[in-house]
Amino acid sequence: MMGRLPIAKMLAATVALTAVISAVMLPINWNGQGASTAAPEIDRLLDVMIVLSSFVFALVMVMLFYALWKFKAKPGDESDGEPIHGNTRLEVAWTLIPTVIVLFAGGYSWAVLDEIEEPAQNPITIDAFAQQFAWSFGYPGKDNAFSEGELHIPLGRQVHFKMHAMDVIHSFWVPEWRIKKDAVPGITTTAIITPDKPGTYQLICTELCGFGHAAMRAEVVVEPPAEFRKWVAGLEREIPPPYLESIRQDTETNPLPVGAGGA
Ligand SMILES: [Cu+2]
Repeated sequence: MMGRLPIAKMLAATVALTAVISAVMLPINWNGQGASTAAPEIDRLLDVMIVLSSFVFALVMVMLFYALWKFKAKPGDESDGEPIHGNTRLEVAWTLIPTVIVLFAGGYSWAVLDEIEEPAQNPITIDAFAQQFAWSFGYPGKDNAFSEGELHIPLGRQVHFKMHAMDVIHSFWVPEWRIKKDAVPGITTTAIITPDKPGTYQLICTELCGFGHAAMRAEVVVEPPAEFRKWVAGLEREIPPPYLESIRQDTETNPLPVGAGGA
């Protein structure tokens, strides 16, 4: 049997290594500038995940290097290792620790998602149409105002984007807003976003959708509500019939929730 492990020392080394890795990783601005109410929440979530991952990595490295150093074969030792089998304490530990970490990460992510998708008063609904390889948008109101390649958003108001994929799966992503959502043919998906900084951003398709995928972008302008209304009022095109049809059809074919006759 191997001797007693210096558990206190290994734990101290793990905590120290976690601190060093975190100190290097945390100051890096991984997500860039944030421009929605969800951005700080998601950035904090990423920071917590970085610390957790650093801990797991540090723990594995400390145990690995301890084993390499402590149990190295002496020169000339050609014998087999001891036929050891099973170690209940170790097995309980390596089951419990990851379980606790994963449950915590899942619970915390759930809480963040719940918070950033909390419906606000007076949201605006905008239809986003995705097709190879362009974005277009429908605005609320009886005129069915329609814009191609350019999306305008009133500042500080919650937006419910209804996604309509006209051909294959696409994905809606404005990096500064953090939220990413797939547009799937046949169903309507929703992204809930509250932009909180005016400016011009890029909407990027982030699901490989064919040859022109890399060029599938649109300009996003977040502006004061008065300017937004003026811009929408100045739109000359209406949502074309096939797109209107997809709004109607998608809604009709949306899968019913379990228990309501759905799958
Ligand atoms: Cu794409």
